[in-house]
This record gives sequence, structure tokens and C-alpha cells, in this order.
Amino acid sequence: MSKCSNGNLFFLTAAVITMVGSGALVNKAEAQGSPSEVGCPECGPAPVEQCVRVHSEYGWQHFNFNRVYRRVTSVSGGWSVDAANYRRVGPSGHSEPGLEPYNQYKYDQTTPFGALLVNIPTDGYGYIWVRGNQQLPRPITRTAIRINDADNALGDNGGFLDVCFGI
Ligand SMILES: [Ca+2]
Repeated sequence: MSKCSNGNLFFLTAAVITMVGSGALVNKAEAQGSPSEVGCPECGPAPVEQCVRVHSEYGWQHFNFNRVYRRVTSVSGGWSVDAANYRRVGPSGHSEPGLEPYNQYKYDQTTPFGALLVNIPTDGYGYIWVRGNQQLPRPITRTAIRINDADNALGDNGGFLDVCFGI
């Protein structure tokens, strides 16, 4: 039996979730029943892919990884900046007409409402608009992610996106 028995898998998972704060971290390798790939010193290498859930009702959500990731491998799910009136969209954000008068409620004026914003802390690069599988401009070991909607306009949002990072 390895040091990573199922008995302490829960502890490790809880520790990881605590580490990332408000965001829920989903480890694909773990979900597929490969606890040996959970990122801990006794358990071998960190997973080659890690996914995080980013909620539309919160601003910047911070995530720490235990290895370097260089790309976004996938984005799934859906979210809306006005769940009562606009259908959920993916990382490209809303393209429906009628939102323009509300542009003051964008967090970032240069991207659409609902755009997926991913911070690249390496070298202070700043945040980028991620629309799906793509290379990151810098390798990262941590990030912060949010929806493009102002902090004071998050209350009517709905949904989430799952963002997966790879090596
Ligand atoms: Ca909103």
C-alpha cells in the first residue's frame, strides 16, 4: 500500500480545497480514480491537468497550483451576467443586443459582458480574455479568475465555468 491510501485522500482533498479559498478545485485524475496523481509530496507528480470552478456571483477567485501550467486545455459550463434575462454563455461572453446601455457595469470595458478573465501573475503580465483551449502568455503556478461583470453587479448573475489547465 502506498502512502496515499484512500484513507487520507479525503484529508488531502480537503487541504487542497482549503488552500484555494472560495473556489472549488476539481482534480480530473482524482475523479477518475487515480489518487496516486493527487498533488502531494508523497504521491508522486502533480496532475498534468487541473480544473477549477469559477462562479459568476463572485469577483476574482484565487487558485494555487502545485505545478506549472502553460495552457488552458478546456472551458465548460455556462454563466450569465443577468440570469433572469440573458441565457447562459461560455467564455466568449454575451453577444446579444441590448446590453450596451449597461456597459458601466462591466469590469473590463474592452471585452464583452460575461467574458472569462484569467490573471497571469507571472512577470505581472495582467489578465487575459480566455475563450477556450489556448496557450498562456506566461507559465503560471497560481491564478485568479472572474467573469467580466462589475463587483457591484454580481448579485443577479447565474452559473459557473469549469476551467482546466494543462502543461
Ligand atoms: Ca450582473
